[in-house]
Amino acid sequence: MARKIILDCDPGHDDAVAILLAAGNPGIELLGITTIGGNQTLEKVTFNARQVCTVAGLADVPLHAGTTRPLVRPVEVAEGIHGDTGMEIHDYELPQPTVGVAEGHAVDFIIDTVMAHEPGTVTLVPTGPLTNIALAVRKEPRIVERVAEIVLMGGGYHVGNWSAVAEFNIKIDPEAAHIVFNEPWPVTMVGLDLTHQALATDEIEAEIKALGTDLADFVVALFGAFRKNYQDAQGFEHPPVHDPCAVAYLIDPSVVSVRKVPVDIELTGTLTLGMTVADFRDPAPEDCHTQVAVDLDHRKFWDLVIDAIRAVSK
Ligand SMILES: [Ca+2]
Repeated sequence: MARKIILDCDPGHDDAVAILLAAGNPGIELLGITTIGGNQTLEKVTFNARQVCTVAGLADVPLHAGTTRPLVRPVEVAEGIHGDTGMEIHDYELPQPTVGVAEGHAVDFIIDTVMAHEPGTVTLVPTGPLTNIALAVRKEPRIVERVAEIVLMGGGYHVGNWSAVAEFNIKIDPEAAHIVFNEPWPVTMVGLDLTHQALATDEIEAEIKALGTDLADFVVALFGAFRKNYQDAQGFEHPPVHDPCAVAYLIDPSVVSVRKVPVDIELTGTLTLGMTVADFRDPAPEDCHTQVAVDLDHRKFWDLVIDAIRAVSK
């Protein structure tokens, strides 16, 4: 049976690929897409989500806009990685979006959707800052028991990208992350340790290009801009395509190995604010409800993405 998910995202080059993977794989039933200010402002990432939904033919999947800013801290965007638009591309012209934004706030959509489904059937997949999810659980605490699990892209247990030890999604709204990691629902952290293995190499790009579809050209253009920005800003040779890793784990858990360890969010460290502190001491406590992604099967992962692009292209 397909996994029912809500994708809470901030497109974002890699969010766009996460949307395509969710749209193109029969193992996922996309109940809705919600947006969150992160990689760029809410206005820009919501426009980008509309564009991706348009090229992916997702006219029937509700798209709800969410929160404009972190709970406590000022707005901070990742312009160096995602550009002024939040989904900077060159040499490819996206059509004006025909998919609109649905009525109602993302937070209410998340609550209403979880409460309307049988307990244990809806999975939340946040691939941006955790503000929407934190607000949802504060507004309707009963979602904690009803959500099947949370599989999020964010954090990292030994490396950061927005500071030495903190990852962007967590660092820009650490209070929201603290709320989400401290509720007793199952949380899988697909962090940088894992997603830095999801590199869009030249070989992978060539395989996507060989699909020969307009959508494939779009993805290749996405990776081209993403690569350039990652080379300039962070010294990567190939861009790590973070967000679809969370979706891939739900489609096929054998793509991503995990380890059960307690994780908490640093809120007061002068050097470590927003760090996802993972406790690898054995044994993990009985009531441990968090796990971290460790190893990616690169070939299986990209096969899933390429198959989805092929399926959505039809
Ligand atoms: Ca993202």
